[in-house]
Amino acid sequence: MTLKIGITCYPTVGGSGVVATELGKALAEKGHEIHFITSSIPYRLENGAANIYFHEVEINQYSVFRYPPYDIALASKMAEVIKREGLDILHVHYAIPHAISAYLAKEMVNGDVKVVTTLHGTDITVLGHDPSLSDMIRFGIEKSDVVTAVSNDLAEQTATLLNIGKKIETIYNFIDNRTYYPHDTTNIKKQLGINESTKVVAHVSNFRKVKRTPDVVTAFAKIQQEIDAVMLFIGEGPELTIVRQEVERQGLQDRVHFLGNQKRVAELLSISDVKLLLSEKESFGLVILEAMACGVPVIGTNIGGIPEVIEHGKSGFICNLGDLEAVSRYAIDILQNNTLQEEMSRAAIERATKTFHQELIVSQYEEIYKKALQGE
Ligand code: GMT
Repeated sequence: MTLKIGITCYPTVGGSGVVATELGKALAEKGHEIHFITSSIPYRLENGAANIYFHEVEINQYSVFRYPPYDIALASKMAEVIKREGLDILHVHYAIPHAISAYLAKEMVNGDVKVVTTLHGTDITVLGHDPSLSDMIRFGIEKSDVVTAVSNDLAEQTATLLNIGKKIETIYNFIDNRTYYPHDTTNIKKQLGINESTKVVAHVSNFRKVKRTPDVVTAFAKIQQEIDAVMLFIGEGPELTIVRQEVERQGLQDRVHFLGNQKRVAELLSISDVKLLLSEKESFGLVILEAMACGVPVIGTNIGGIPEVIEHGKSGFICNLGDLEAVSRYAIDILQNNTLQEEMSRAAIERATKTFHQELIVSQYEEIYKKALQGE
């Protein structure tokens, strides 16, 4: 059965928007009719298929409004699209404000749509601690027909933190294996001025405080004392200035490349030998999966959903938060031992393409939609 599905997400570079957009594209490929209802066209939605539509939420800047009411404009646009297009499902990614706007929209169409909410992380692990928002997040979750989270850890944290009795289903994230696979790296190292024999350590993130990016610099400083290695920082965000300062303070300028936001992440990952994600909060870590699919073992912290993605000792290593001695030791092990690097690389690809395969995950979402429509 093909469905008409509305999708709302943050259209920016973050993981939740990426997952929502890739899900919409994959569902459209399976014949469903997809309606994105967002503030601007989602990053990654270029070249949309014929059965993908985009409805922009516009807000008027009346002078009486101190704060333009985006949440209400979104609810109103959702209700308009549900009615006009006959949507079966409204799938919102990120609880605040999307689940609340979806609830309002559902009320406006007399309940004639099912709401699925997917929790992605900071909507719970950061905002859930804010007393001015926690009751509203709980309300949005309880009023959704079905709720999913991107890891078991996030599902459990949500239930405990917000005292929620409703079942929260885990559906892991996925990546498109047609984009993320080991690319032919001839010339990429050369273009960046990196010697063929030099090892490459990578970090990809939005440089928010939760990513603990200064820890990555400290770990790399230790690694390059023993190994001929360079560091690639991919992405942009608030902590980037601090990271640059730390790199200079440690005299690592010649060993570190700041590449900013990149479209060719898969190519850059393909020249990398190990990747570091040392976050203090991380519900899943989509960038881990992207690296694994490109054959890059990842060293991550024992935080949130990270240990659900990396199998310690197989597709990478898990370290305690802030234990940079362990991070650098594991990285040096991987970089010094070609056999270990190759074994882990193979295991990473296998895990990324089996456990987190797009087709598997997308069909799990289809089951969720069925469940919501059957009112289970
Ligand atoms: O990590 C971020 O800062 C972005 C954030 C988002 O809301 O887009 O990512 C969250 O959702 C991703 C997709 O499900 C997850 O892979 C990230 O782990 C999660 N981030 C956090 O939990 C900090």
